[in-house]
Amino acid sequence: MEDIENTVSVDDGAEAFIELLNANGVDYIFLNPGTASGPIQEALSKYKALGKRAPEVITCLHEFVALSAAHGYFMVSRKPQVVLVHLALGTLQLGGALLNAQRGRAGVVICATRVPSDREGNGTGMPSFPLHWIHEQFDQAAPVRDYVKWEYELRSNETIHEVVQRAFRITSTEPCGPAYLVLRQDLLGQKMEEVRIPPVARHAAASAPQVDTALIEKAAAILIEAKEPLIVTGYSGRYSQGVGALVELAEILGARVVTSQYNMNFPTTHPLFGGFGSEPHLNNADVILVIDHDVPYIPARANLKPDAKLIHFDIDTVKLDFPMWGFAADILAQCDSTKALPLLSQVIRQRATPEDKARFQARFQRLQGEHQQREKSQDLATTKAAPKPISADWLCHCIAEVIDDNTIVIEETVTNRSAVLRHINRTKPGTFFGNEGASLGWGLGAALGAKLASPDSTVVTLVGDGSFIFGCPIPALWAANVHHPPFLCIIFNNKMYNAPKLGIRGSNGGQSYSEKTGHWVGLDINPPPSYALIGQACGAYSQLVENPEDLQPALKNAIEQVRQGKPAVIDVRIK
Ligand SMILES: Cc1ncc(C[n+]2csc(CCOP(=O)(O)OP(=O)(O)O)c2C)c(N)n1
Ligand SMILES: [Mg+2]
Repeated sequence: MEDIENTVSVDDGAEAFIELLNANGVDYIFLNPGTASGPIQEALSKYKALGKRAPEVITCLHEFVALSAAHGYFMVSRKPQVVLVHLALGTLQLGGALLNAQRGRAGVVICATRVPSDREGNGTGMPSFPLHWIHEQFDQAAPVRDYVKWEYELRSNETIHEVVQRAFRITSTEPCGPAYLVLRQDLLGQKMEEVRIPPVARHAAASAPQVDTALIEKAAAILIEAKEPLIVTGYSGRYSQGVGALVELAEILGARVVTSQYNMNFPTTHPLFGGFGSEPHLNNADVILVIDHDVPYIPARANLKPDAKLIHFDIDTVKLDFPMWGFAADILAQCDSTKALPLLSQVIRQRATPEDKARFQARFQRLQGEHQQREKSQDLATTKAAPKPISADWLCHCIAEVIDDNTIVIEETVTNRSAVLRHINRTKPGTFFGNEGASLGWGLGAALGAKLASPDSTVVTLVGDGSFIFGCPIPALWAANVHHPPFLCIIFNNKMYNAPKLGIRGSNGGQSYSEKTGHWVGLDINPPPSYALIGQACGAYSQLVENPEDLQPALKNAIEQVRQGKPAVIDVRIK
């Protein structure tokens, strides 16, 4: 990447766009095309013929998969990604993947074409179609505006360098998130001689803030005094150094760490790991340090000590894009936790007296003992978990046996999440991801993108049967087969939407008509489609597993197939 402005010869707006993606180091365009993206596709064909560098296209046969894959690529690489969809209608097809990208703070520049402004074809060289009247909307960005950090329409190719660069800077500046850029077909096809290429290094993401040092001093003093400190983290592990920084702080203090279910923030085998979710530990804590978290506890279920001190360090402090958000904090500081935590550790180390350090050490040992007890009781649970139908516990136990420490696990198993979290330990940064937006279907596309971003890792995505279908399996598995980012998909097939069933049960207890009559409305996916046949039809190695004893060989086989380059689907019928 250059640090002085350049110009590059191009023939049209589409080539200018490609040159700007090149300058930003973009490797892939996640594309679902239409007539209006023709100039870009034609330019890519020309670049290939001439041996010129251009991003590779991943053909996504559904826009939801395109955005989920870009999200998956970003979460693994932290490099901003590009999606290209067709007009307003392709934008609408992004659907819930937009919510997932927003809440996952995924740096993705979503580009959408727009019909030419001129319906008579004058001077644009674009033939007019009836669709140019039909597709056009008053405000193409309206459906996405709630979900993106920034949206804009390119008005003129004179400014294409500025506009594209601004999209990259915004999407990749913390807190990251999607940006939406409209590209009119006539501008993409418009003749140009050259494009200005900004010095990308000088237009890079803004640096994320170090915390106010006075607040670090104050937080350190509170944490040193604490009798039962609790660290509650949401997404501090999004950068690999965030995990090491948190381990260091927790070890100095001898503080228990609980984490959200969506990121690998802290090694789950660590003696100070206290599980997922803060609620079991809140009533004991006199100081709670929240780091990068959207929902550190559910107020109605949280039994906080009235005098508990709350310290909250976050890159996104007041959650501007959450309509409601109002967790209390004695210290609320915006910061990059990967910078703030090492400083906090350093100040605690300097300020703590030998007596304080002895207290920290004693606490560490007590928590270590509790951790060992918990591990023993979990081991007992798995040994009795092998009857038919297969239990989620047994399935997760078997998965844990076949994967290694570097495997990237993507999780969207909904009501079986607790079994996943119980049995599948993660110890290395970047080896576990969940869907922060909860619009289901993300797991397949995310796995596709994760594997593209980390070709040497084995990627395993765990999905409910409902989530598998929401994930557009044909487009996702087809792309995995044809574009070769192979991943293993394991379906937790309970033949239903279990979560809404539990919702009805939870609200009405045993008194609901649904419970008494056994007539649960709209919840069964039974008889289920043959997911293995769907996988097979897309070129994936596929197997249905119903017997517990078949599970381990099937999973081993599937991992082997994936390591050899073939996507795989294992449909496991569970209780
Ligand atoms: C796109 C989308 N539609 C609907 C829902 C509401 N919903 C939440 S959980 C759930 C069931 C998911 O089924 P499955 O993936 O099989 O997991 P299970 O509940 O069976 O564990 C549904 C439909 C949602 N979250 N996302
Ligand atoms: Mg299900």
